[in-house]
Amino acid sequence: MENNKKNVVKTLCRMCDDHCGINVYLENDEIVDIDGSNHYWNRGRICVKGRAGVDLFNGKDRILKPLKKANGKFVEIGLEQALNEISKKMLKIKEEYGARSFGIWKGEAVGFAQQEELARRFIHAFGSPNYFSNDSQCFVGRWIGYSLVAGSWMAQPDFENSKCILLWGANPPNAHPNMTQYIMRAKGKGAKIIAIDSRLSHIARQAHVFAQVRPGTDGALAHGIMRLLIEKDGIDKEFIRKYTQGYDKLKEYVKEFTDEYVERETGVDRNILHQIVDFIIQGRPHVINYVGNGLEHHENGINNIRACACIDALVAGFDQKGGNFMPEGFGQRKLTLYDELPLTHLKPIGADKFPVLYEYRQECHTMTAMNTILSQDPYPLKGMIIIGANPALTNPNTKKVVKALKSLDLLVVRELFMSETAELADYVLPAASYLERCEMHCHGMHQVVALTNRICTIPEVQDEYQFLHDIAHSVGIGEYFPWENEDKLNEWLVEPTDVSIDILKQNPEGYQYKPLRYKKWEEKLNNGEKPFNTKSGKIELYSEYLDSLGYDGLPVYKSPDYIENKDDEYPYTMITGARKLIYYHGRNRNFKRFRTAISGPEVELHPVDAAKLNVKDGDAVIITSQIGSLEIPVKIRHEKEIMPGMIQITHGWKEANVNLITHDDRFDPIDGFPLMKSVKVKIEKKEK
Ligand SMILES: Nc1nc2c(c(=O)[nH]1)N[C@H]1C(S)=C(S)[C@@H](COP(=O)(O)OP(=O)(O)OC[C@H]3O[C@@H](n4cnc5c(=O)[nH]c(N)nc54)[C@H](O)[C@@H]3O)O[C@H]1N2
Ligand SMILES: Nc1nc2c(c(=O)[nH]1)N[C@H]1C(S)=C(S)[C@@H](COP(=O)(O)OP(=O)(O)OC[C@H]3O[C@@H](n4cnc5c(=O)[nH]c(N)nc54)[C@H](O)[C@@H]3O)O[C@H]1N2
Ligand code: SF4
Ligand SMILES: [Mo]
Repeated sequence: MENNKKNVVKTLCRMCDDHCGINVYLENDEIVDIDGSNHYWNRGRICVKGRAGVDLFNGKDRILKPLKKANGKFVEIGLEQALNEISKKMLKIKEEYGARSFGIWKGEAVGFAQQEELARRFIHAFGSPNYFSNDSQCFVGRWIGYSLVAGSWMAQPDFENSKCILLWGANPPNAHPNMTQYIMRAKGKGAKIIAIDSRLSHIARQAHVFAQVRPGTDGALAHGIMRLLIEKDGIDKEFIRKYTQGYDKLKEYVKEFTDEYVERETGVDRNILHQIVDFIIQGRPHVINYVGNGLEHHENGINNIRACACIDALVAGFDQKGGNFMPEGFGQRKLTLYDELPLTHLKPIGADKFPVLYEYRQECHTMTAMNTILSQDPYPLKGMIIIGANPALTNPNTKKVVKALKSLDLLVVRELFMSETAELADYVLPAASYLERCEMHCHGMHQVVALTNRICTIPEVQDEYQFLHDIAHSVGIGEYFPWENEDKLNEWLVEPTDVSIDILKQNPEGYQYKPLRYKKWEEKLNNGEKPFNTKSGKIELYSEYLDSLGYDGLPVYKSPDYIENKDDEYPYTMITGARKLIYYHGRNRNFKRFRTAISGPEVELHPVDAAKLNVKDGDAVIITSQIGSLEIPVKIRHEKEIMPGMIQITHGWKEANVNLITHDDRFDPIDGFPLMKSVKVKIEKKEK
C-alpha cells in the first residue's frame, strides 16, 4: 500500500538480503516512514524490519564521526586524519611482513554483490589473498553443495509454480518473510509443502507434512527418499541417462537407507517418509528441494546438502517451471581480480585445509585466521579491515575471536553502531547505510535488476566504495579504483550490457533484463554446449573431483558425533541460530520497538527436560560445551515444538552469546563450516 505523503523516493530495502522494493518518505529532508513498493519481488508488502529502516537511519546511537582508540578510549578525529593514519599503518605492515599479513572481512550487513566484490578487489590489489567473510558460515555450504552437483545454487527457486516444495532446515516466515508468500500461493494452487526441521517451525505449521529430524541427520532421510523414489519407479530415467553421471553408484549406495535405518537414525516415522516420496512423485518434475541454514553448521553438512540436490536431479527438477530454476545473469562487468591476480602462491589462509572452499569461493577460512593471528603460523596476520560484520558475536568461539582481533597491530571497523567487534578496533569509521549507497542488485527468480537510490549523504560518513577508493589511492593501488565515486563505478559495470543507467533510473522497481527460460540444459545439449556448469558438464551424483581430493565421491552420510559418540558428560544436543523475525544476527537490538517484543536471549527447552532440570521459564541455567560455558534464562517450549534432549539458542545476543560455546575446532571437511549445530552440551540449573 503506497500512502499519499509527499517526497517519496523509491529504492530497495537492505534490512535483510531480500531487497524488497520500498518507498521512503521524507519530510523536511528527514526520513519519516518506509513502506513496500510494487516491486516484482514483494509486490507492495514489507516486513517489520523493513519499516524499522527509519530507526536505523535516524538511530541516536549512530556513529557519525571517525573514532580512534587512545589509551583504551575512543576519541573523535577528522576523516582525513583517520584515512591518513590507517594508510600509513597498512603500508608499515606491508613493508615489515608482506602484503598477505593484511586481510579484509566483509559481513552480512553489506550483502553479497557489489560491496563484496569491492572488498575482494581491494585486498587482491593490495597484494594479499586474504579475503574473509560471513559467507563461509552462511550460505556457502549450500552454494558449494549445489554447485558440486548441479553447477549453481538457486537462492530463489520458482516456488510459485511448484507442485511439491521440500523445505530442508529453512524457515522462510522468519528468515525471508516475502518468500513465504510465494510458498503460500503455491499451496493455494495445490502444491504440497513438506517441512523437514528439527523444530516445529512456523513454516512446519503450514506444511502438509512435517518431518521432525534429529539434528544433522538430513542426509539419511534424503538417501531414504532416493531409495524409495527408485523403488517406486518415481525417477526420470531419460533425464538421468542424458544429463547425470554416477547414477549406478548412487543407486547401489542408497539401498543401505532402509525404512528401519532411516526411522532409527533420523527419528522420522516411515509413514512420513513414504508420504514425502509419494508427494514428490505426484509433483515431479515441478519439485523444489530448498535448503536453508539448518543443514550447514554440521560436520557432514555438505554431503547432506549434496544428497538433497541429488533428489532434484532424480526427478529432473532443475531449471523447470516450478522447480529449482537457474537464473541467467545480464552480463555486467566483474570487479574481482582473481583471474588477473590469483595470488594463490601467497598461501591464502585455510586454502590448504579447505581447497574446495578456496577453489569454489575464493574465500579464506575465518576460524583458521584466528589461529593464524594468535600463532603467526604459517605467517603473521597483523591487520584487518572489517566492513559490516560483527565476528566477536557471530563467529564461533568468541573468546578466541576477541583475543585474536585484540592482538592485531591494526584493526579498522566500518560500522553504523558500536558493536562488540568495533569495541576492539583501533579505528571505527562511520559507514553509510543502505539508504546512503547506490548499488545494483539482481533478483534471480524474476531476472530483474535494480539500482538503489542514495537518499542522502552525511558529511564524513563514506560509502564503502569511497572509503576503499581513498585508501587505495593512498597505499599505491589507485589504478584499481579509478572511478571517482560509486555512480561512475555503476556506469562502468553496466557498460557492456543492454541495461543502461538510464534504464535503471527509469525503473526504480526493477528492470527485467531477460525473459525467463526454463530447461536451458536441453537447449545447451542440442547446441553442443555443457548443459550444467559442473566440472563434467553433467549433474554429478558422484563427484570425480571430490574423489580426486581424497573425499567421498558420493554424498556419503555420516552420523553426527553426538549420535556416533554419545557422551554421558554432555547429554544434550544444541542447535543454534533459528531466526527471530525482528532481529538480524547481532543487529536491531538497539531499536526500542523490537526490544519490547523480545527482550532478551533464552534457551528453548522441551518440558520433559525442564522437569528433569527442575527449572521453569526465566530460571537461569549454565550450558557448557567442550569450548566454554554460558549463563542463559530458560524458555520452555511446547512438547511438539522441540525434541527431548535437544535445545535451541538464537545467536546475536551479547547478554548471552551462544558463540561462547560453539566450535571453531570442528568442521565440515569439505567447506570448513564450523560446528554451530549438533553441539554436545550439558545443562545445570544455576542456584540462586
Ligand atoms: N529475521 C531474520 N532473518 C534472517 C536472518 C536473521 O538473522 N534474522 N539471517 C539471514 C541469513 S544471513 C540467513 S543465512 C538466513 C537463514 O535462513 P533460514 O535457514 O531459512 O533460517 P533459520 O531460521 O536459520 O532456519 C533454519 C531452520 O533449520 C532448523 N534446523 C536446525 N538444525 C537442523 C537440522 O539439523 N536439520 C534440519 N532439517 N533442520 C534444522 C531450525 O530449527 C530452523 O527452523 O536467514 C536470513 N534472514
Ligand atoms: N551460533 C550461530 N552463529 C551464527 C549463525 C548461526 O546460525 N548460529 N549464523 C551465521 C550466519 S548465517 C551469518 S550470515 C553470520 C552473520 O555475521 P555478521 O555478518 O557478523 O552479522 P551481523 O551481526 O549482522 O553484523 C553486521 C554488522 O554490520 C553493521 N552494519 C549494518 N548496516 C551496515 C552498513 O550498511 N554498513 C556497514 N559497514 N555496517 C553495517 C551492523 O551494525 C552489525 O554490527 O552469523 C553467523 N553466526
Ligand atoms: S523482508 Fe523485510 S527486511 Fe527483508 S528486504 Fe524485505 S522488507 Fe526489508
Ligand atoms: Mo547467513
